[in-house]
Amino acid sequence: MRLHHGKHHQTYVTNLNAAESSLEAAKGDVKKAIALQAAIKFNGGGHLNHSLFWANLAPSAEPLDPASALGKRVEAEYGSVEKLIAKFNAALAGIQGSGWGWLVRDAETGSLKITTTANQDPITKDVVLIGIDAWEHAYYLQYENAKVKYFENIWKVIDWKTANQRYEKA
Ligand code: MN3
Repeated sequence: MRLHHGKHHQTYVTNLNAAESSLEAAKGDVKKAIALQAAIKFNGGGHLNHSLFWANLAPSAEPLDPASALGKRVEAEYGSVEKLIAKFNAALAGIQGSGWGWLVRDAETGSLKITTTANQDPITKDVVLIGIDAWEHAYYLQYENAKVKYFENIWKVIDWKTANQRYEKA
């Protein structure tokens, strides 16, 4: 996690800052500005996604309180937190290549939704409650090819208190 935070996340921040400087320098040059969009999306997404991920994690993570607003919603929509996690992990396992798994509150309907994004594409409209990094760099040092084990174990440090706070704020 230290390597992930200090090296991987840092690289997205460094490259986003460089792209933003270039964009500022390209002021008025539409062609140059367009050429920078991919770097801004990738590195900006990487920064946003990891920032959500770190705040999701805690060494003494709190389980979902069934009496909380999110606890009630999870029970109504999924039956139990275990069933939600099973669906979330199936979605994570289905990602081909690099990407992220998300539990979001749908901006239009208010319902919970499990979704995935490829690469560092961020969630821009719905409210993220939980994000899980499914890139190889997130698990390979510890789990090697056993990514399903990583998906199972990550829930031991997913802090539902943060998720509930995000849900209430939304
Ligand atoms: Mn990562």
